[in-house]
Amino acid sequence: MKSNLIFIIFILLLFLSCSQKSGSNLESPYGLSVSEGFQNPLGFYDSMPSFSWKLPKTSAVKKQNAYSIVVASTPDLLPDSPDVWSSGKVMSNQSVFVKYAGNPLKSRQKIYWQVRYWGSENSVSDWSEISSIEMGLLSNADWKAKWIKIPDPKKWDTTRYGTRLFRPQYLRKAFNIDADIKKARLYITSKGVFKPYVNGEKITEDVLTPGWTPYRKRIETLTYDVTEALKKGENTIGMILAEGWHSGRFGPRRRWDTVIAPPRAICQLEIEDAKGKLKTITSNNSWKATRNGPVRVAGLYDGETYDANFELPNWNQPGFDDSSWESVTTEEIDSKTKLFPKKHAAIKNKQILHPVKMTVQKTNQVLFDLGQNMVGVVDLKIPVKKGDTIQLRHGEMLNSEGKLFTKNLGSAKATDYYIAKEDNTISWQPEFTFHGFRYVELSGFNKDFTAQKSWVTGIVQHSDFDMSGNFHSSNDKLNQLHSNIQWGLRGNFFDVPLDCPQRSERLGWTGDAQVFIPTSLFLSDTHAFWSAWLNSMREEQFNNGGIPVVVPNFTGNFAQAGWSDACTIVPWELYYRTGDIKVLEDNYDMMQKWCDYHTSEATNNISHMSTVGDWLQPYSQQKDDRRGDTPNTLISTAFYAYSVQLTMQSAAILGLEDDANYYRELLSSINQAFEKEYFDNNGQIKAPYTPTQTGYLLALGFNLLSPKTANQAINHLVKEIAATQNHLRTGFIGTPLLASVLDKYGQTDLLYNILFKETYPSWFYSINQGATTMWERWDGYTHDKGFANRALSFNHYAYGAIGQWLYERTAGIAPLKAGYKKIQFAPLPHQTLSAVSADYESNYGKIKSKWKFKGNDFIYNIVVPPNTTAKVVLPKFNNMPDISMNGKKIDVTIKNEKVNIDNLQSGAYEFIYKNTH
Ligand code: RAM
Repeated sequence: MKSNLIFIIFILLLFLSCSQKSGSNLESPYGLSVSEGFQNPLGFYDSMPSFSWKLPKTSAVKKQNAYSIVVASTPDLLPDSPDVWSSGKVMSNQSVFVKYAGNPLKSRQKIYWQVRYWGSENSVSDWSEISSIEMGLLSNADWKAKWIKIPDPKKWDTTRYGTRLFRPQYLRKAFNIDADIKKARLYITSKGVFKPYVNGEKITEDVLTPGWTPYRKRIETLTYDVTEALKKGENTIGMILAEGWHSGRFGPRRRWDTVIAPPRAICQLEIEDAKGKLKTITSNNSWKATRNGPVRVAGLYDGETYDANFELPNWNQPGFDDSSWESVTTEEIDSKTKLFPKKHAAIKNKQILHPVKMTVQKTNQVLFDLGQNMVGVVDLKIPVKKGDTIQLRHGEMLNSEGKLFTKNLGSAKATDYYIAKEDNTISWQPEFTFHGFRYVELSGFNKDFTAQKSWVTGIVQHSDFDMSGNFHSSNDKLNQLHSNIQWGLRGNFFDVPLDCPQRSERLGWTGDAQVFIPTSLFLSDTHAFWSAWLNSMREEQFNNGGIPVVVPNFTGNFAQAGWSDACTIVPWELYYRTGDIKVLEDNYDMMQKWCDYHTSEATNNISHMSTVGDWLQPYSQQKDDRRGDTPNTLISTAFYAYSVQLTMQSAAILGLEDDANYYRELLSSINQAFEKEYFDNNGQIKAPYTPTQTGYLLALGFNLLSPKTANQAINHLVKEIAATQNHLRTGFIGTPLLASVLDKYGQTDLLYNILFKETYPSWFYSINQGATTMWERWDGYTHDKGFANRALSFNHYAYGAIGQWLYERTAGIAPLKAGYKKIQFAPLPHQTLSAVSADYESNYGKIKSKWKFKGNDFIYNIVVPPNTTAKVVLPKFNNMPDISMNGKKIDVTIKNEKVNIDNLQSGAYEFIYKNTH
């Protein structure tokens, strides 16, 4: 009996293992995403999406030979009866951003898709898992709802700045559903920021939605699946609406503006019941509103006040008596303001930080140190007694007496209050504000309680993307620098790329963005984030082709060189680092108009466009010492050339030959004019222009000089640097070019020397002064001199642009073909470091690069993901002539003292240099 059973099990196992092998298909692709990396999006925007997938890392497949994509209206039609679209078998190794070519997807449409690939003619993979896309509302015509808001008061209360006080509005609507629910979607947005609820339930973790776009032109809408939150019978939908970016005391002018339009909201709840009947609840005049809720005030700069005495128990639930609430006023949708699905993930609570230290400052006042400068809010868990007013003040630094330093916040009060209505232990997190802080001063707590570290938790918030890169080295300060760059990104990628997150500014400065985008794309998967911001930039372009210096535009109708050039640099970098050609397609027109605008600002190819110059260059001799010494027209002309160059490259990629030729000729004229105007025959910047490090860096970094002049100019740059004892004298414009230029001309010793400097000005200098983020200036605070006079942001990512070089050259991972289809592994080992490793999650899978000196040997490991190839460029060490790859001695091409190995297929490789001496 027992042996029979064993026999049956044996046969069964044999059968199973055979059936698994049947057809011996390759392992299926994974990591399916659409357009800019969205996975199973709900409320999607792109009616002509592109498809991406990854080949399994474990399979023996090195590359894809063909693919097939099938798209259907229901999952059960897949893979055999795709009724929406099918690519057929396409002989191509493309596995990212493959364009859908069916009918444009419509509002609300849901599709399902699957993909498989061939490794060779006869080996096909299993089909992938099924992914889906559900579209949002793509046109204003889809909206039956109206904008609603609480009626304006006869006389506005005002803030202490004289600006209108917009008390947060509580909006609600009760309704009945008389059948079981099959599916329900809430489409919603606001002019202001909102929190939606269904039957008392918070239906999303999104923060400060809808985020920030040029609101007059386009407001992003959110889509939520509320099927589970609704029920047969009476239901209630509610929302809290606060001022946010739209109506708040915000930006350089509106800080004091007294006539800002109040917030409004719009929503449409579409319900399909079990019988297929549709019901739509819209925001309209049947909604009720009050401003007498517990969130009394909430502004982005100043903070939030929550008074529990005003709590409205169950206000967002069925059965609540709203008869004392006001009826809302309504407004039609304006056809000039496009309502369109959000193009990138909303901000979320991403991480928590616990205090590393708590100091009692006086009775009822304690200071919490979170150990890390961060952005977000505090989660407060504290025992309270009726009438207590807990005050939370936020700051990035402490003054010499150990008190919270807030001078650098400008007019931003960054203060939250909680007012207790009863004895209780409360748990509260502000929802309509954000702060940049490391320290929290908590006061006003009841004297009966002893302060606890657990009262305060830091909630780190930023746009919801993955951190895609890791970097680690044998040098602690270099690792701290990498961490500071990461925190600079976390703190400022707040729906749009901000310059800083703490003071009364927090704007989308274009100059900062253009220098940081390459680094940001190593650290994080911000493809959609950047692409959405570019949409805003296109909308903000002036009729004359100019681009504002901040996007969304809050500064006025002027453009500036080095800043506005973000409109060519950001698209180019985003395309090159992701491989998504749509970035160029979408932005090419903007780039062209910008080049024309540049031309209109030039005489004989020398630009007179205004610029704030090499911002915050140390030891500036200028009257306004935030402006550097590099001549303005040199900067403007250099950026003119660079923008034309990138537009030329883009034209070529887009197959626009005539355009490419036009820009090529224009570029050559600008380059010649530039060299003639600024450089003498010895490659030196000539009088009357002031020679500066940045002047040389622009000329060499943007390839503006003839080879002969360039080869001389590098020597002058090196001399300029020597004159400052190998310290940088560069600001926002020059600093990001230092590494690539010195590297290009083989000056890597000098570069490591500058990078590892401990004295002012340098990256490590700020670390030595205690930096846990990137600072606006290297000496914003110093142990010996205290705080600088101005430009005192302690969370400003621009100088973090060096991160690109840490990944590309210290560790050695760079795209050689757009989107890493071909990868260059070219690390620069240096005696200052004994080991470096980095990895990066590309669209093809993880790329790894890791080197170390071990004993007398040098060991280098890389991982080349499937469907990519690699070029490895390694240094030649004279004392290590024997090089092996995966255990086999290799015959290598040695060019310019470098070891070149080209066209490596996907896989893991280990290179060992043996020291034979
Ligand atoms: C400052 C911003 C930004 C910079 C501009 C010129 O106020 O902080 O970083 O780009 O000015």
